[in-house]
Amino acid sequence: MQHIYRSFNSKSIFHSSNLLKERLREIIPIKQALLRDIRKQYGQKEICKVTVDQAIGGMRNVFGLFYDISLLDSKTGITFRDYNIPEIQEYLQKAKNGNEPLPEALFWLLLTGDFPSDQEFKFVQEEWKRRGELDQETVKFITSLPKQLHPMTMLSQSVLYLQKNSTFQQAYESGKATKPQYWEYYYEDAMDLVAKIPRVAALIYRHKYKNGNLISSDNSLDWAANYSHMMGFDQFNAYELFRMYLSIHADHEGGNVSAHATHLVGSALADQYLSYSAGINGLAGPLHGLANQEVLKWLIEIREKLGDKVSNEKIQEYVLNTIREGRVVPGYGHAVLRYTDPRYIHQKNFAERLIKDDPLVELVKQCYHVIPPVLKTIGKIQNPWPNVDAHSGVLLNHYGLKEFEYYTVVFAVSRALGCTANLVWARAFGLPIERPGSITMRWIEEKFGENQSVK
Ligand code: AMX
Repeated sequence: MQHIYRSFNSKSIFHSSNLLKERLREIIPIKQALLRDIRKQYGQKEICKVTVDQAIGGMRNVFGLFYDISLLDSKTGITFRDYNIPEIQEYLQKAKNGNEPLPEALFWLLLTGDFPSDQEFKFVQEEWKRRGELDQETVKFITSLPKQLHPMTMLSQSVLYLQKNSTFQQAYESGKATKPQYWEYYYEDAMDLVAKIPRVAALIYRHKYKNGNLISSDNSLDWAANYSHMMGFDQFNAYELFRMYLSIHADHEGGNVSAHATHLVGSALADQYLSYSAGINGLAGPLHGLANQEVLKWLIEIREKLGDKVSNEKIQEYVLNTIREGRVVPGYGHAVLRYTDPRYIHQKNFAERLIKDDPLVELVKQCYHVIPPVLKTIGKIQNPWPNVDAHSGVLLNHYGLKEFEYYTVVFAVSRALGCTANLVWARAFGLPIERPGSITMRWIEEKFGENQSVK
C-alpha cells in the first residue's frame, strides 16, 4: 500500500526540465500559424453538404469536427498522427523482450506527431511514475464506493473525485489562467490524470471483485505492465496484452462518442477531469465501449446453450435469433469502418502468436468466418465485419480477467490517452465552445415544403 498512499508534491507547472512540454512549446506556435493559414486559404471552402437524413441519422459522413491527432479511414482504419497500427507496433518503444508498443511512446506521438527518442520516451515514463500515486482520501473514496455499482460508473465517479486536483480549474477560478496558457494547465492535468488512471482502475477492480485486497504499484514496471500487476496479473504475456490493448484503443478520431463527448465538454472550458468523465459515460454505452463486455457475455451464452463444439450452422442460427429478438450482434458493425477493424486483426495476430488451445479464442476465430456472411444477408447492416470489441474480451479472459463487466474500464484507461491529448491541442488552438445548430420537424417542413417559409 505504501506506493498508493504516498501523495505527490506538485512542482511548478512552468518547471523547465519538462521535455514534453518544451517540445510542445516549440511546436504549438508553428501549428497555430499553420491553422491560421489553413483558415485564411480554405476557410470558405465547403467540406460537405448535409441532408435531412444525415441530421436525423446521427450525422454519418458529416465532416463537421476538427480533431488533429488521429484519423479514421473507412477502408484502412485508424491512423495515429498518420501512422497505422502495424507502423506504431514497429516504430514505438517496446519492453525488453516485448513485441507490443508502449503507451508512453504513443502518448508522445499523439501529442507531438513525432516518434519519441529513447530519452523522450523515458521522460514520459518517469513523469507518469512520479505523478501516479493516489492520496489517501482518494483511495478511501474509491474503496468506499458501493460495490453494486457498475465499474464504469465507479470509474466516472472516481475521475470526478480526482477533479479536486485540476490545475486548470484552480487557476481559472483564481483568475490566474490566461488564454494563451490554458493548454499548459490542460497538459499538466492530462499528465496527472493519465498517470493516475491505472491505479484508480485497479483499485476499483480489487475493491469490487477481490474483497478490497489491494496490490501496491511496482514502479520498476512500465505504465501498462504496472496496471496489469496492480490488477493481479503478473505473467509477461499479460503485461504484453495490456501494453497492446492500451495502445490500440487510445484514440479513434474525433467523432466517436467518447472522444466527441470529451471534446465537446472540454470546449466549454470544463477541465480534463470533467471532460474525460463525460467521455467515460459515453463509452459505457452498449453500442460503444460496453460492446466488449457484451461480446464475452454473448460468446459464453453460445457455449452454455449450444455446448463446447458448436457447428457453423448453429452459430448462424444463433446470430439470426439474436437479431430476431431485436438485439445487436455485439462486436460486429461500425458507424464508419466498412472492412474488418485493423484493431481486431492486431488482436487476432496477438492471439495466434501467444495463445494456444483456448476454446473462447477458437470460438472468436470461428465467428470471424461465420458471422459476416450472415450479417451480409441483412440488407440494412452497412458493415458486417468485426470491430475492436469482437476480440478483446477473450484475450483479457485468457489472462485471468474473468469479470467481463469490467472490460470497458480497461478500454477507458486507454481512451484517456487520446481524449486528454486532444484537449491539450484544443486549448492550444484556442478552439471555441462547440455549438452546432439544430432543427425541428416543423423547421424541415417549412424549409422544404410547399410554402418554404424558412430561409
Ligand atoms: N447486429 C445487428 N444489427 C446491426 C448490427 C449488428 N452488429 N450492426 C448494425 N446493425 C443494424 C443497426 O442496429 C441498424 O438497425 P436499425 O436501422 O433497425 O436501427 C442498421 O443495422 C443500420 O446500422 P449501420 O448503419 O450498419 O450501423 P450504425 O452506424 O447505425 O451503428 C454500431 C454502428 C457499431 C452501433 C452497430 O454496428 C452496432 O450496434 N454494432 C454492435 C455493437 C458494437 O459492436 N458496438 C461497438 C462498436 C465499436 C466501438 O465503438 N467500440
